Amino acid sequence: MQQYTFLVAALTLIASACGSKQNTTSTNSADSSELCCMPATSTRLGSALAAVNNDKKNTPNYKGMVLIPGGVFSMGGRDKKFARADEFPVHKVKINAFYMDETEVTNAQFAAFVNATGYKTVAERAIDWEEEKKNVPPGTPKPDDQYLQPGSLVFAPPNHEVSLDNALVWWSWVTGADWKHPYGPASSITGKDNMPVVQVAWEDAYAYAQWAGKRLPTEAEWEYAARGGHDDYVYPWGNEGVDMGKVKANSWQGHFPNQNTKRDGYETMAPVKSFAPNGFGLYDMAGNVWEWCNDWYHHDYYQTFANVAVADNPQGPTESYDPMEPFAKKKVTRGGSYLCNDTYCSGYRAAARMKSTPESSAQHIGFRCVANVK
Ligand SMILES: [Ca+2]
Repeated sequence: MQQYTFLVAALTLIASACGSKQNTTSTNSADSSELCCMPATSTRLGSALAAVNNDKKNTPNYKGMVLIPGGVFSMGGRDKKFARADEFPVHKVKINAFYMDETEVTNAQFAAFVNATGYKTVAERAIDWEEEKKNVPPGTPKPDDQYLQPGSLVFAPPNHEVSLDNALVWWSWVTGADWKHPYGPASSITGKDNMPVVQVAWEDAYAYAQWAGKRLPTEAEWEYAARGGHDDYVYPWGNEGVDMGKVKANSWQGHFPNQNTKRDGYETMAPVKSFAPNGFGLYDMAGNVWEWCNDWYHHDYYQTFANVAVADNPQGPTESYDPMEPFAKKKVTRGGSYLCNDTYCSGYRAAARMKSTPESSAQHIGFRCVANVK
């Protein structure tokens, strides 16, 4: 199958606008604010994994990984101000020990994977509309051919204040944008080896993990790791707001999306390890780029554990459901990005959940891997 990329989906986004002819009655600000994080797309898993020969899977290299001790924690929203409905009920979760990459996967690391396998990311593949139209609401019109070329989403904010209910205002579909050209074909990652790789879809992250002998974290592992051993924390660093005093994570200072004061020093991605690590020694678990998790997203998943004393290493729901976009099956993303601030998505809270379809890529989504303890 070919990829399903954003612009096709933009048609349905326009229709739904998270405001919602397509699907729901949900129009509150919390829901529309999700658009800062990832515009909507439709659903489908590609077959890019064929590029990775699992028979030749590498043994994981634990260098650059941190051993996260097992334990029990309370998963879900802490604060009353920013937590969303999908972060409740808070429930006890047991996590076995595992290794986690201390940083987000960098351009240099991803390049090693591509050089070894010849892997071509979703954003580098053209779109086959005959395939893609099976995955969008019936009647969705075929986009112009220019939008079926390889490409991805680039953040292109307006220079004036805008309503925050339509992400298309600040996201642009750019032909030729991919992990090697994160801002479009004229950009490059030369000299940016230590930046987190972006413009990678979930299936790209999954393929990388397979190749590395690792895997993507479960959502529960991710949140447990982000808390750094401090169950009561709202954020990986504690309870003080991200923008109080020294900025705690690469995030957005100023008025979103038209004014970025860059008080933290970074307009977009920051090199990994630019901010202090959390209690487990993990860097950028808050901010910088969103990180793909292995789990499907279901807005009601935590209800599954309402009457469970301790959930044992939950692996996520078997089916995805996002009431904002019932047509789209989505994977969880965590941690927030350089586009997050408190007035918008506060994605850097340890409990904050986000989601996107597996074939979606954007300029603010990356990932890190985990590995089992042998
Ligand atoms: Ca920043």
